[in-house]
Amino acid sequence: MALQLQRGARRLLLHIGGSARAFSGNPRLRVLLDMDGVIADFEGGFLKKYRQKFPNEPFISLEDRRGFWVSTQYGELRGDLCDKAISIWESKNFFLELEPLPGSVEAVKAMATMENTDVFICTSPIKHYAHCPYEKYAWVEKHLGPDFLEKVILTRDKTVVSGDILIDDKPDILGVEPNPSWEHVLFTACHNKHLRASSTQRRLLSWADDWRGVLESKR
Ligand code: DGP
Ligand code: MG
Repeated sequence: MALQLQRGARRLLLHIGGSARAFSGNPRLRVLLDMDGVIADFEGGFLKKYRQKFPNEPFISLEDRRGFWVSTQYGELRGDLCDKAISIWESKNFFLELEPLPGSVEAVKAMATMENTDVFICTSPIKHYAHCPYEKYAWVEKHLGPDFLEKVILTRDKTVVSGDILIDDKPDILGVEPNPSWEHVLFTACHNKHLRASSTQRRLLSWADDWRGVLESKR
């Protein structure tokens, strides 16, 4: 009963624009950053390796990408291309060799040194776990440094992770928690840039956009 009242009060606070964290007197802002499509260039890395492995097959340019699931769009192009697409990100070194998105490493490092700010990388590994989880850690160490290994959260359900803000390129982030604590700020990517602006969802267009302003608005 008490717990229900507490949750109800928190929801009300979020609804009227306040933050449960600020209300509770916790000065620290907790930022959750997605990895693929926000810090690491999954789409660019996929297209490059797909074209190398299947030079004679049709492909979808980044300009023509629609929808979050790459394999779905390739499957619509031609049925067998769905499995061919999946074979790319299930290959060894796919995740490790992704390039950082422009400005991402600099922004994440700057964010992590900001006062009263805790930054976590919150990323969903693919279920084919032979390489992906290891390579995600190795990527973080390589590009962000060994201290950032403390900040890695691997989860298939981001709704159960608490934070003030989640910057993520997936338009719909669903899971078992119907009322996640974070505000989802949509990071613009080739697959979501055509989606109609939602009146409730804020966007970060790139790392050249005003990410500092977005963070400040949550304090
Ligand atoms: P995240 O960026 O944390 O939301 O993780 C999503 C992962 O899913 C990321 O590694 C990209 C990957 N992904 C993209 N398209 C597909 C797809 O069609 N099928 C699967 N299984 N994974 C995909
Ligand atoms: Mg992503």
